[in-house]
Amino acid sequence: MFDAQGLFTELYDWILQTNPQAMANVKGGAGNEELNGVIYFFQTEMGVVVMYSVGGLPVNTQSCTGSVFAMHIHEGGSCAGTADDPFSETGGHYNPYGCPHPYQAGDLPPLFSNGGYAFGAVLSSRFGVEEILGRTVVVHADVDDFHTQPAGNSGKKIACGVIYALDSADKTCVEAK
Ligand SMILES: [Cu+2]
Repeated sequence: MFDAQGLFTELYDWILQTNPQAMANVKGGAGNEELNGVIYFFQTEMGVVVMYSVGGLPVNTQSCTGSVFAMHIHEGGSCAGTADDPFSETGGHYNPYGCPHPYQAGDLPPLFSNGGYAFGAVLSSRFGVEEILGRTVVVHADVDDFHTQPAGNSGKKIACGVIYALDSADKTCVEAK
């Protein structure tokens, strides 16, 4: 039988005792200047643990809407864009195997906001830390519907961060490949 407690303990210990190999500093675009977050990537034997803390997400005072935000790893390596198409340089989802959404390597669970804050951790064996260096994490304005192609009808790109390798010695950011 699968040792659920064992996997939990193994990943939990890994996160506590090792440094992440990469991170992204996510920053909001126009109209979301308060939005910022840190995303950490831990390479483990079972896959990559993606751990994040994000704040300043848009708060919708209407109940039942506006508190879930799609998040993906996009293939592009720059958060540049235009007023009409923010963060356009991020391109589409990281999808080296040509899979449909939500089976693309860069697909992640959405952020669940709590009054503008979200925190979480997820394991993904769809990519290794090495191959996502220099790519981008993008947060979208809307929830991911997990079936519309190619991006889950997730709406505008509202925040972005480039994924950098972390120097394990001093935890400073070093330019990715
Ligand atoms: Cu996306």
